[in-house]
Amino acid sequence: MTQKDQKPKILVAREIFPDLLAQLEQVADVQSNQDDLIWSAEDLKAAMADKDAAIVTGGERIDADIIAASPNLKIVSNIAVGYNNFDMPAFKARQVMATNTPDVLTETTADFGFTLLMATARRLTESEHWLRAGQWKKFSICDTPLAMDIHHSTLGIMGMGRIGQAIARRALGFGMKVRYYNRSRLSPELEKECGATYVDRETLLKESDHIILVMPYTPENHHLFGEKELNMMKPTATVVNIARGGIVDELALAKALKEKKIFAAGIDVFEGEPTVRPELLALDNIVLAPHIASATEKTRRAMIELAIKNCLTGLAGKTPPNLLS
Ligand code: 8YV
Repeated sequence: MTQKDQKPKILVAREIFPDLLAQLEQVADVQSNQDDLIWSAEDLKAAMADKDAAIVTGGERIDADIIAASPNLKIVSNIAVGYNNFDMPAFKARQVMATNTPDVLTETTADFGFTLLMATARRLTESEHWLRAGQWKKFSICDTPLAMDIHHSTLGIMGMGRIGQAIARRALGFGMKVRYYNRSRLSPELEKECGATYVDRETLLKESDHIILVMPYTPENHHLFGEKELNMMKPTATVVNIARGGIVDELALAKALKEKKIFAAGIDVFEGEPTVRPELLALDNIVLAPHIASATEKTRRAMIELAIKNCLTGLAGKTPPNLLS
């Protein structure tokens, strides 16, 4: 058996920073995808078939079929905190480890949540398009895209995990009243630190000036935010989604925005991404971003480093720092 054969076989399903790939190649027999080719489920299955481990992103669905076709598979390491791309019962059934990358992206993602919230409420992209279209012809008080205030408004956070809490802390600096809804209530100490008050879903929907969705995507909250929820919102309110596209009924959202039932939306995640519905693209009162909440170089590097650490720790027979199952 050659030295190469003794190294674990690892698939890295997406392009990663070359220096990090080179480090991994020192200790593993790596199949990479540095051209970032779009693989079909069949391509992914074929690439994983002889691997001991795989490092993937939220774009790769790891299901029972792929796990069954990869007899040596011991661990799949996600370069993401969300892991709705993993069929967890299938991992459990075959005793394959699954890991994610929490913590390292919390602050960067919360920054972006706030960026999108502000851009949405202040009609930033719409204003820029207006300027670029040559519509800025005079110094005007009223004939300019008029927006909604952030400071001292009421923010409703749906999903109060690490990222939701980091958003709440930022909101305090803007003098916002922070309300949250979560499956479980925070401890009184944490509520105090975040300056956040627990309310039921209906109160949050009815009383918030701005709503931000930060909860994990599970089968239970598929299209959780639809026509009924949008109808409960104030006509002056905004909604921002940095969680997962499938949480929002996008057609209901497009209709509500078109009919001005709510003021505006900011969307970083889409149900069929990277495809974005034409109904959303056609609207002015929406700020659209290509799933970039964690996308700073520093954070993406930290996510990849943690994913590699999880993977190698699992392969060494130890418990990875971010073991999910
Ligand atoms: C990822 C994310 O960049 O961490 C998550 O859950 O949504 C993003 O930070 C994306 O999923 C790619 O893996």
